[in-house]
Amino acid sequence: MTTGFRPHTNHALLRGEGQYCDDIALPGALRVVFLRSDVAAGYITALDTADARGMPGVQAVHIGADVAHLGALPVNEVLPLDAQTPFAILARGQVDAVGQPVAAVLATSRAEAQDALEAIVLDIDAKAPPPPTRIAHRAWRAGDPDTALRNAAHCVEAHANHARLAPLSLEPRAIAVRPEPGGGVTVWHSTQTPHRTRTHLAQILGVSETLIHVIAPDVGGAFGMKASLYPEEVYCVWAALTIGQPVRWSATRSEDFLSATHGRGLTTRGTLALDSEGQFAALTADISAPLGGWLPNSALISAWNAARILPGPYLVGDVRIDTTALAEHRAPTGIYRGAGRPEAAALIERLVDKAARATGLDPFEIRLRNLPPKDALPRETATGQTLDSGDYAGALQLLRCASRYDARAASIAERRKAGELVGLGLAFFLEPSGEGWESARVTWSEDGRVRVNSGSSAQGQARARSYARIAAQALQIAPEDVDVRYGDTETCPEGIGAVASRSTAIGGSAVHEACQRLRTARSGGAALPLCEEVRFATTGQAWGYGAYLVQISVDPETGAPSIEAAICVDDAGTVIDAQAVADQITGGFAQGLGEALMEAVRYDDDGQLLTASLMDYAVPRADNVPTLSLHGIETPSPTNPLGAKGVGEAGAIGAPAAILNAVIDALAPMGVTDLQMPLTSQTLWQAIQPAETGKAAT
Ligand code: SMO
Repeated sequence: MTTGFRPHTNHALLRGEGQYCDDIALPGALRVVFLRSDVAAGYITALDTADARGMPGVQAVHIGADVAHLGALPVNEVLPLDAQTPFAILARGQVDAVGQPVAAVLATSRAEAQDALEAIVLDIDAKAPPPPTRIAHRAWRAGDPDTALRNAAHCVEAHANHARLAPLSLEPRAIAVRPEPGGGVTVWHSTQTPHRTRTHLAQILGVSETLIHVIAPDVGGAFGMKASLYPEEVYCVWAALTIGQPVRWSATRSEDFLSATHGRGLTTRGTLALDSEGQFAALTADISAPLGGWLPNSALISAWNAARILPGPYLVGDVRIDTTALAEHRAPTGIYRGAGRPEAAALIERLVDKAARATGLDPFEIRLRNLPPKDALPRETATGQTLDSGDYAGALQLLRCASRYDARAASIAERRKAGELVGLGLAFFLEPSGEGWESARVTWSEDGRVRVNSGSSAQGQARARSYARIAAQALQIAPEDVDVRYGDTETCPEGIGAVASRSTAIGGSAVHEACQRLRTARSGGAALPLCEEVRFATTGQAWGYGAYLVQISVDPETGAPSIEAAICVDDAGTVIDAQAVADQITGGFAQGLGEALMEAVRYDDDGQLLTASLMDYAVPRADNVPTLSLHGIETPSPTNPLGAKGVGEAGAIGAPAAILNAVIDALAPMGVTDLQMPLTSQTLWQAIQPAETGKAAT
């Protein structure tokens, strides 16, 4: 029989065969264009929309006063906030960042809206942006790190700067809104969290959730940037409800650079104390996280993750870690693939590499001396995190073997003698994969086919394929007989969404448990059709992890780095879909490589964005990404019945730390001990110039 179900392959999304938000047909929809602040700070002294209102095709022009009554976006307070933060849909009185929406024009076409926008009179009394202000802080304390630091045989220090990064989903932000005759509204939203969109829209607009139907069409990558509502999106829903006509907005790429959330931006600084045998004694660190002019729901997650995950898998009892979030007059920051995990890994792995140099121990050896044995898990870390399961030493040993480390190190020593700049970088990292619950409703119809309606969502992770496998295995049917649906708040049970590498472990377990119940009912003789709905709550976080080794050479003439080899060992727990795991690691590695070697959002001192297009912002292309040598280790997580752990962020967490260590190792013979990302050819060339030339060049 045919079902009309067309299995999605990721290739369809890449070929433009998906149905993205901007592809949704919405006859008669008004187009929105936003007038944005061109300064980072100042007071609005004039805002006159009269001429714009009279322009052809214009339906309405709105300013801050029109939407001042709307509520605020809730913030997930994983660090306690010192003060309430404003959430302006359109600026009122003052502007807080370049790119902040100040006025909105609704017209029958984008061109007409753009023409009218240019007829708006806006004067801003610009002022120099004030320095960043602290708005949140949290501390972790365990043991007596000060005494341990005083008594240590060695103390090493490191710091790491993470530039702000642009997440760059295939489709920029987009929303299409249709008011329904009954009083409600249908919202097609390019989001990774459709139920959160519904809840937060209801809160901000002051309407019942029952009146809001959210559909997430194909998204094509979100990476954390689409996990929270934006002022522009709230405006569109409010405008459609207020005017009673369909409204849509699709951001341009430059609008995303200007006003979508940036990732990273953190700076970290730490000290690791160790004894003469290379045993870690204490860890202290200060983490600073920049926030923008307003806070998306996940604004504080990266600052929290970077701190709680910082000790990594290592046995270190005495810690003092402080993390501080600072508001600045720039675009908002939010979660971005890894969300604090890459920052934790970069700092601890730099410290461990420096500890290896200080003690003369091999990078593998010093890590092995400080990892808990397999039977010591589950174990609570000094920051209160419960590492559920894993074979950390086993993963390192597999990496050492799979990379033919000893032969590789010997060949590098030979090449160095011949004057080449070449090095190896090792990094171990953790990937906690979400907490809480997800849900699934599974229907077994009379014809034998199975329908999974999942509360999880997807942005190209081959979710339908993985969930079909989970259902097929539990029900002992063929995966081809399973249809998977998600991303629709009317037809799917509630979910949290595709964040924090949680979907297979938690959402997949909901599918699994619903199927188990169906199977039990069937073996009890119940007749089809049958339906079960399950909300699965995890008992703790599943901690995926991995160990990566990267070999890099640097051209002494140009400073250009080349990745010669990248060997990855990942533990994703019980693997449901090996291809999906490999694809996630590869995609994550590409983004991690981008962070390490090329990407950086740049502002000038006045808060003007210097990288507002792909002409100014470098991202890796396919030919920049090496072929990875992928290896797996499977220790099932006890936190869920599948035994699964997340792997969606792994590559983006492990790659920057390993690449950083490899490049510093390559340049170590030149006396280089510290470098900051992005490791562009210019940065590396300057680092290897003799002191005088280097100075002249900078
Ligand atoms: S950075 Mo992810 O979408 O939790």
